[in-house]
Amino acid sequence: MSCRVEFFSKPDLSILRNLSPAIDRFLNQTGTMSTHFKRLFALLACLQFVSAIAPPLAAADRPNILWILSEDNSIHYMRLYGDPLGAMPNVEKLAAGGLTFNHAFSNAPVCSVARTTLMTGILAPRVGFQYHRKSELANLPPGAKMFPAYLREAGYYATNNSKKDYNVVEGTVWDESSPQASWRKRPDKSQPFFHMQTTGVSHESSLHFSTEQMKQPTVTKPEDVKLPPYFPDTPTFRYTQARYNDRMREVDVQVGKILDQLKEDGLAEDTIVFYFGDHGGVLPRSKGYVYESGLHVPLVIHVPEKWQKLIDRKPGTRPDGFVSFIDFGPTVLNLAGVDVPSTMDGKPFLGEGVSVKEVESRDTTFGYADRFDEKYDLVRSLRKGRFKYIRNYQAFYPDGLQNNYRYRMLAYAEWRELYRQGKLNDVQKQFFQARPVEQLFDIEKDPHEVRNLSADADHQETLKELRAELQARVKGLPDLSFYPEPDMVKRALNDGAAFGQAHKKQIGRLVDIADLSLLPFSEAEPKLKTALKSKDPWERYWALISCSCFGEKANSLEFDTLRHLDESNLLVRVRAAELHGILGVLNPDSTIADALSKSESPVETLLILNTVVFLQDRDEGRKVKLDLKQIRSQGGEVARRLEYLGLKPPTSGKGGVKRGTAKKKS
Ligand SMILES: [Ca+2]
Repeated sequence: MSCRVEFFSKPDLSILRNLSPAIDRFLNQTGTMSTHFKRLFALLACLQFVSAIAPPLAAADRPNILWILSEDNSIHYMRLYGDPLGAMPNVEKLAAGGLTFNHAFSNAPVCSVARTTLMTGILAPRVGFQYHRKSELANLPPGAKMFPAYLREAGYYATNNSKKDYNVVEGTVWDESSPQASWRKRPDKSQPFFHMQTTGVSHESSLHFSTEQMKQPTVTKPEDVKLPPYFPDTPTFRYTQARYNDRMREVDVQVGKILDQLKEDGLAEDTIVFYFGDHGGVLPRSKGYVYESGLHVPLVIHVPEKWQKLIDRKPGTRPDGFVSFIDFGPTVLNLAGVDVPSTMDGKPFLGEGVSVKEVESRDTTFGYADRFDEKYDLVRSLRKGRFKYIRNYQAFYPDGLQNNYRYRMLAYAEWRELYRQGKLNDVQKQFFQARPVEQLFDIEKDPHEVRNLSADADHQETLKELRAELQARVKGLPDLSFYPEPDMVKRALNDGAAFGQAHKKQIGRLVDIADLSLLPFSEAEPKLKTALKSKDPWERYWALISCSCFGEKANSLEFDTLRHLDESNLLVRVRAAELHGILGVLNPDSTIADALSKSESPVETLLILNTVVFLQDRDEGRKVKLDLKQIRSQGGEVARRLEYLGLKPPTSGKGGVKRGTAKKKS
């Protein structure tokens, strides 16, 4: 354990006086430095010395902090946030004496990306850990650590029980991370602790039941549930939602158990407790999507009386200011009196030096979605106050694009089947159709995000404002997702943040080319033609994606894009094939098959197969002709696509879904 000058400890200044001769000697030996710099240097040396001899701080000096996370749940199944069927007495009791945050958000709608964001306080696309799951681990910026490492350095005992799912090189973070990890195991009971406990009872896999299992009655009555308007009203959907309400009851039992342990140990009055969801979920169109159902999480924070002095909030109140996962780690550090490192993107929302007024003025959250297992779809979102802006960079992909793990849920499979049978209304159909390149929702009036206002004359000012802000964010990070994943993995992951800074201008140009799809086609067309001739392959790559976003409007560019079908860069070639598939003039299959036979990288192959599955499912009944032997790279997540395409047998037939299954928990 290293010691430092701590927030709550006042160093004995007599030590500094005793060190005076040593400082003088030091100053004499550093003749070339400016006097100012020498004094600063000497002071730092002194402080270092003081910190080395300062006694370790006891729990009485600092709060214990306990995080209880439930997997995959948004606010939408909790009475605390308005669902009458979502009674959670233990969480509600915690909230009655604590704070219920009305606007808490994950930045990503899936485990590994959300959890890595949470632990690092860093926006994933800035460093390169935005893909679920990683094809390779990214490095954090030099000097950056996951936040519990800083707590340990400050004398805390830090434990995790037990899910991690990180996409970065972890480093030394925990005293213990295992299903047995507990504050109870800290060697010195006077040591303050940070403990993180995840309950998986509400995980997506809890809804992977079979038709047979649907005969098991639920405590929540299926006839009582209120389905969102985008779901078809069927017994399967009602049963699934009722079953999920039951799972949330179980979450509450788990929360109660761990709170009882705290009480048994006499620690309840010393411990600040956070309860929150590790991202949204988990019925269809939630986990994996930047809608509120994927990002808007419950957050309850209970601060015992002893530590009320750290916050300026009344128990039982509901803060309205927006807080995101990047802010959670900095908040814990601040509550523990530990400095928030400058490598983090978030900022504290509780603790010393935090102004309630400032936190209440926060009204923005940034969301990102990239690859989920084998499914690629680049989406960014910005919620500001009541409005939510979504930028679909590959708008031609439907939300419902195949992801094997998602479709293990009967409700998902049934929803698509009803779509194919033409049995859905316009709102229910949206999930399986190409999306607008940008969407604007009024969350207050339209909490389920089904009425896109981006073309509404009354909302053009808001649209322009949010569009500009999102553009500035992706350029400002800069967002590494503008390089396709195989390229990012190859070049950027050693130090993604530094790589991004070094390539900021180029990324800015790629964003601008992607954003040509926001213009009227007549205005975009000459600019697209110029971009298609660029010497930079990634500019051509994004020009082709922008063309695809225009769909048949881009017919006039058919001739201009023919030559890209023979490019040496396989990904540019496949984007050209994808465009021609969308235009429906040329059959793209031979171009794609050739690229698959040449690709030497599984992650590149995975990206190519995304296009194959999209084109195949777009035209129902169409079969892209592929020969397994001709697919050169079959590692990583590629097997999932090969299973779905019928080129490899499923790894598991459980869950009532024969096609496209995968064993791995997502
Ligand atoms: Ca999760």
